[in-house]
Amino acid sequence: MAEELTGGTCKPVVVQVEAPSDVRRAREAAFGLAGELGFAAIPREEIALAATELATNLIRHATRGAITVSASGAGAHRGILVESEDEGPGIADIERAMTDGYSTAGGLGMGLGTVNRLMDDLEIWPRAHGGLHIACHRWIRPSPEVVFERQLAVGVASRPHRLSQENGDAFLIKQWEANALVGVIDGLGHGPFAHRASSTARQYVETHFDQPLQKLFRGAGRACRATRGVVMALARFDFARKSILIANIGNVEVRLLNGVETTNPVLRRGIVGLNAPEAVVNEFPWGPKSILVMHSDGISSQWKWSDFESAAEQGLNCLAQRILQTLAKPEDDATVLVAGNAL
Ligand SMILES: [Mn+2]
Repeated sequence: MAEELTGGTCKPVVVQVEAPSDVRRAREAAFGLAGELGFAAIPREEIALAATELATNLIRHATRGAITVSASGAGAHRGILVESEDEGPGIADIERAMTDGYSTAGGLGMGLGTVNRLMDDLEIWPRAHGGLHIACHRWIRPSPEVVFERQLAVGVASRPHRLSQENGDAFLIKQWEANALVGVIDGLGHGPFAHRASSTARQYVETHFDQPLQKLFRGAGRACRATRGVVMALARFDFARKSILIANIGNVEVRLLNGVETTNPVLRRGIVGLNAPEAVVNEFPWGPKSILVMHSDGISSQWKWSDFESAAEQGLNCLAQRILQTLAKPEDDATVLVAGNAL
């Protein structure tokens, strides 16, 4: 079916995968279509690598299968869909199989972990007659050279446990178009393993920043399965709609201050990467005077806004520093992030 690999018409391409040489054909099909769709060099390589991993899994685990690559979406939201379908025997514990390093027959876990990281989403269904249907998208993003006016001002203060060099907490800040995403992540415990867990979650969220919050929690959970796990709070700002979406799993403290009113968004218990339930996303209004405060449990939650109102007048970095100095516990990593409107 080599003729299917040429053309340049953005048509779907199906590659039957039965022999190791078919892996290269699946890779070329994904690489070719990604180029036609306008992906830049690095994402194009990453999409090709995801197709390679899926095709390699078919050779290793399935009796017969196919990789399909097709264009997906429309208008400003366009991308590529890579699908893998096989006729069994399937995987008993799909989510566990996604853990890097976990394997039933050598390398399966590693492959799906890579696909989870490189693609924007990943869905897996068992097929009616055995086997699996795996589907993953990657979306085209505006080039990072395009500069948008920053609408969010952010202040952060963070430091490790007093006996540790490495910080088990992490934070992230992303701004694009009329949106922003901020988060605080606390790896379980402290020290290098906590650092590894929170870094893994942060990397996942940073590379998938514009995806819906529930997908970010699901993907980060998969990425963190080979780690101790994390607790995490994420907030996504939509400045055009004047709203903020917040999701929180574990015990990161989140407070939204709108004038005199303080809101503590819904929190779900659990550990991302271990036993977290689906994240609950709540929407709140974001006004010109709104301030968001998020901090890890290395900072005491016994505070009220009036304690820090004067510090806030000196800027958000000053506010974050003051909260850390006043409330941080020496026996834990401590991180505080505050966000408000840019002037
Ligand atoms: Mn902690």
